[in-house]
Amino acid sequence: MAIWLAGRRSADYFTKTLMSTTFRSLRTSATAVASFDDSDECRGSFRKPYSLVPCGNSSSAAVFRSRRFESSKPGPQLDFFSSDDDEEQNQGMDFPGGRIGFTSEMSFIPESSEKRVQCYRVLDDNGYQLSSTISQQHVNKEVAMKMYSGMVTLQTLDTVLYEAQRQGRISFYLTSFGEEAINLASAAALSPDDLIMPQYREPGVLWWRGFTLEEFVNQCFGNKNDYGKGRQMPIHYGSKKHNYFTVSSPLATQLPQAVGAAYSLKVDKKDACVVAFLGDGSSSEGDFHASLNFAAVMEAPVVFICRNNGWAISTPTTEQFRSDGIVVKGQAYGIRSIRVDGNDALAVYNVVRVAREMAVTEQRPILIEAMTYRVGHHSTSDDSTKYRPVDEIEHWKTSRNPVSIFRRWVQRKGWWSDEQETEFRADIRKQVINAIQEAEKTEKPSLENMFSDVYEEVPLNLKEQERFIRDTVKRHPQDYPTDVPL
Ligand SMILES: Cc1ncc(C[n+]2csc(CCOP(=O)(O)OP(=O)(O)O)c2C)c(N)n1
Ligand SMILES: [Mg+2]
Repeated sequence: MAIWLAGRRSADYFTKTLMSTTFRSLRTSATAVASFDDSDECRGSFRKPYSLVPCGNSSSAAVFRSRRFESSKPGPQLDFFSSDDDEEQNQGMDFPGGRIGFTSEMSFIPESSEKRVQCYRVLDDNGYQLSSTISQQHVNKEVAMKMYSGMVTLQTLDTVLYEAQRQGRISFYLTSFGEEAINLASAAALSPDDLIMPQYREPGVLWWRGFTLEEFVNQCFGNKNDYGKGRQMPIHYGSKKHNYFTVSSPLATQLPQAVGAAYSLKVDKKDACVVAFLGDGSSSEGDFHASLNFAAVMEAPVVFICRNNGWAISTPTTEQFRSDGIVVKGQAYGIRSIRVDGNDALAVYNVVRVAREMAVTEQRPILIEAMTYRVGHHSTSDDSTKYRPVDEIEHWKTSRNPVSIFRRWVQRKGWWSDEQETEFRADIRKQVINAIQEAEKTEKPSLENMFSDVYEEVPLNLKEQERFIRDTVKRHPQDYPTDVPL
């Protein structure tokens, strides 16, 4: 369904963006909306979620009318929800949340719709822009080139640090291969004031905001320049300066936190939203569902970006859910949602830009499902060829490679050349290697950091553990690293 997405500001970049796609709750049901008393008095407020006091008139039928949140107004009504029978419709029941029509037809809502939700895209796999999107506005040269150089930087950082882990120089690593477009295009579409709640496969967003190669590498080496003071595994980046919350390993914990933070932005009337990244695997966690519901009810300005890369380590999405992916779950919770080609940087940029604008100006959550593929192993602790065909990996690595697709587009625009590509890749590789050499020479945080920063005053049991470890290191120095100051 083609929808004009009305922008909020007349001069807005996206006012005339036509997206042939599904921000699913933009469709409305005339019947359901007509029965809703929309007077100011009755309109929902985030402080008073429900009122059983009749609004408008005081007839007994109105007793169950309630305040209704914008986000929970009946949105898209699939055909099977409504009946053409006016008489039956008129015999509705007033119920908190809106009037419900009766029907004599007994029909169960099907478990799935006939057609899968379509995926918004702008570029084809050869980097040609689809003619139907030509009238849409896209990134300018400056933004496009920063996006592209970010994708190459991320690929290079991943390649070199992955090798460093294989050489035993760091303990662990996790690449973002195949998901570079989601990383850089979403970052480009946001405002620096928007708070990022990452999962772990989004370091490109942090790079976009100015985190340096040295900062990435110091974290992976856990040296004394690592902001986490060496207490976290590699890739657990975070930066207060860049509004990027620290990665935390337990899946989906960032999601309820994102809703809470978004609600606080709302209370403070900030011109910003929270952007929470998650994988398809995290959508199988209870926290995901609680967060979507909570965000919808509280009308929190949060954009959930789900990277559906087909796998949660070795568990394919087909073993995780029976629904049409993640996008359809938004509507169940009353959240506007869209599916986008996660390997098409222009499409991701457009969608995130509009989603962010809606989240902030309309104070509502948005769900984005970005279709992609995890080209690398889950992490250095995994060998994905044990559970998926090599052909499948190869297909996504070559034919659907997000970096190559975007490169073809920027080159066709005349903004990039093969010579620049070779030079840039060599330069970034050199910079990452230099950063590694420096990080390796830098000493580790001292032992006392294992016990500090949690309690204002270190409790007795921790003091005792510290004494114990110091004593053990003294007795068995050969078993402990020499670069950790005691
Ligand atoms: C609560 C919890 N359960 C299990 C794990 C182990 N685990 C780490 S990553 C992962 C897969 C996550 O998949 P997905 O969310 O799709 O992200 P992807 O790795 O594909 O980017 C699992 C099961 C964990 N870290 N936390
Ligand atoms: Mg996944």
